[in-house]
This record gives sequence, structure tokens and C-alpha cells, in this order.
Amino acid sequence: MTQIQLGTAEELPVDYRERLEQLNVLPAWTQLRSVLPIGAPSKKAQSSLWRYAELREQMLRAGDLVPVEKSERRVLAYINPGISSDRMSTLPSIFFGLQLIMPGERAPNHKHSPAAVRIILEGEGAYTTVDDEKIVMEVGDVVLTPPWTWHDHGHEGSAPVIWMDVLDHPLVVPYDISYLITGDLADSYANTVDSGDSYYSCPGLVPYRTPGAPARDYPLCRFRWSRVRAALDAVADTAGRDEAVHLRYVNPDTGESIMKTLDFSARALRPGEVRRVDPCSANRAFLVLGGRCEIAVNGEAFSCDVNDTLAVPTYSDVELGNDSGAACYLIQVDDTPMQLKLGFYETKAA
Ligand code: 1HN
Repeated sequence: MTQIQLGTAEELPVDYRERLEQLNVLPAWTQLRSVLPIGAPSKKAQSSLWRYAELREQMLRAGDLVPVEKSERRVLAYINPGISSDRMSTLPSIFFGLQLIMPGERAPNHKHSPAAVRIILEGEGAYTTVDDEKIVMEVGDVVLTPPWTWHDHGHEGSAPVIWMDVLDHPLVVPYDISYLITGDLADSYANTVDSGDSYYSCPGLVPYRTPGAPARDYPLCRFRWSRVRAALDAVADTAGRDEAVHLRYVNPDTGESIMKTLDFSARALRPGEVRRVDPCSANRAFLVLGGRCEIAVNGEAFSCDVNDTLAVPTYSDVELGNDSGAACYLIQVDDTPMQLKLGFYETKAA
């Protein structure tokens, strides 16, 4: 294999370098390896674990310190220690953040270019809206807010509600297309029954549409945990020990990922189960929805408890293990849809 010894900036006359700089050009050969290192990418993101038990306390404190009027969204952003905090990123393409809403609060109506998904971690009585649909959220539910849909949040229960927000703004911001439009809060919503819930209540059946009519991008926005968990348990009971219990959240009309950029899937790890996940180019994160597990990333062990989140950088060797006596449930979030569409995705045999 030929290895070229690239020239350096220092080898060039100072006046030449200065003139290039004035003209807003750069001798690319002096910095080629920083954008294209040989053999493997240089990675900024680090494997990183956010423990809910520690964060919950600080999240509730934010409820005392900051009224919703002053925060728009009361969110604690999970910042990857390897990525500059002004990018507000958990992984280069994925944002995770905890959001708190207190009883009686309304978080204002807005819409924006990034897509969001909420995964409810604790409490009941809170809802989010997607355009004029009011969606009540229960623990473990995955609720989608597609790009440019109006959404506000409210809470009609009696105890704090905390959920995880997953957004793709780290992918949107670098293109200078990330922004928000504010709207007014409605007194009531045209649709208070989650339409997807009835239309998609039987697996394999979808609403009848005019033949040839284009499929909708976001026909279903709420994926109930009670149903997902029952499906995982059913697979866990029937699948062989060598098979992964792993189900994808999809657009039920097309089978495509629920976000255009990010994929969401649910896993169960049976007691004693160990599962290797082959290294690939995807950025991945795991959120524990129930039970406990051990996750090894490139040999580094992380003990994960309920509602903990682990961010896993690209090309990592991952082993998921459950050495407890009860099932463990995980939500996996990764950027494979974006990478597949753009032709970047690859797997590496371990
Ligand atoms: C946002 O708009 C929401 O609408 C939540 O609930 C979290 C994090 C960063 C930027 C915008 C929401 C967010 C966010």
C-alpha cells in the first residue's frame, strides 16, 4: 500500500500561506488527514453513561429553580464529554435530554425543523400535542413529534412527570437549517383521542387507503409501551436462546424508521443472556426501560440501571449482558436510517 508523505504548512513560504488565508483558501494537503484519517475515523464522541438516579435529583431541582415560562422546555441536555458543549450533542448525530413538567404547567406551543421523540420515564397525567392531536403519555411510551409539527406539553396529573427527549438537531444544526417558530397555546384540541391507537390496533392491518395514494410519512405517533413490552415478552418466550429479542419501531404503512434520521428499537435481554452487537458505523445509544444490565463497550464495563442512558460511539464493539434474575428492557436509538440513505453505513466483523 502506498503511503504518501504529505507536505506540511511549515514547508510553504510565509507570504504564500498569508496570501492564501486572505483569499479564504487552504492548502488541503496539509490538513487532509484531519478530515480523512487513514484506516479508521478519528472519533470525538466517547462512551458515556448518564445515571438516572443522579440526574433525577437535579432534574427535580430545576423544577424549583426555573419556571417553565423561563425555560420554554425544562430540559437537562446529555452532553458527550468528547463533543463541544455548544453542539448540545449526546452523540455526533443524536441528542438526549431529560425533560420535567410539573402538575398544571403548560410548555408553550412551537414547531421546528429537527424531529423529536419522547420516551416517558416517570409519572402520569402529562400529554404532548402533535398539530391538533392531544396524546396522553404513559411510562415507556415512545411518542413522535415529526419535523415542523406544532407541539406543546401539558400536565393534568398530580406528581412530576419526567421524560427523555431524543432529537436529531445535531444533524440539522451544521446545515444552518435548524430553527423554531413559536405559536399560541390552544384552549382545546380538535382531536383528543389518539387516532393511531384505533387504526393500528391489530398487527398487520393498516387503514384502507385509495389505491395508489402515497403513503403518509407519520401515520402513527404514539407507540404504547404496554403493547411493545407484551410483544417483547412473547418473542422472549418463543425465540431460541441464540436469537436476539429485538423489535423495531416502524411506520406501520411503509415499514420505514419512525424518524427519517434515527431508528428506534426495543430489546429484551432474558436472565443470563449475553448478546454481542457487531461493530458498525452507526452512532448508538441504549436507554434502560426496565431491569438492569451490563454493557461492555470496547471492553469497558458499564453497569446500567433503570432509566440510565449509555452513548456508544461508531465502530464500537458492544456486548449487552443481563446477569440479573429478571428480564431487562432496552430502547436502542441509532442513526442507521440517515447513514443508509446517504450511503455511509457499514458493518465490521468483530
Ligand atoms: C425541544 O423543542 C423540546 O419541544 C425538547 O419538547 C427538547 C432540546 C433541544 C432543543 C429543542 C420540546 C429540546 C428541544
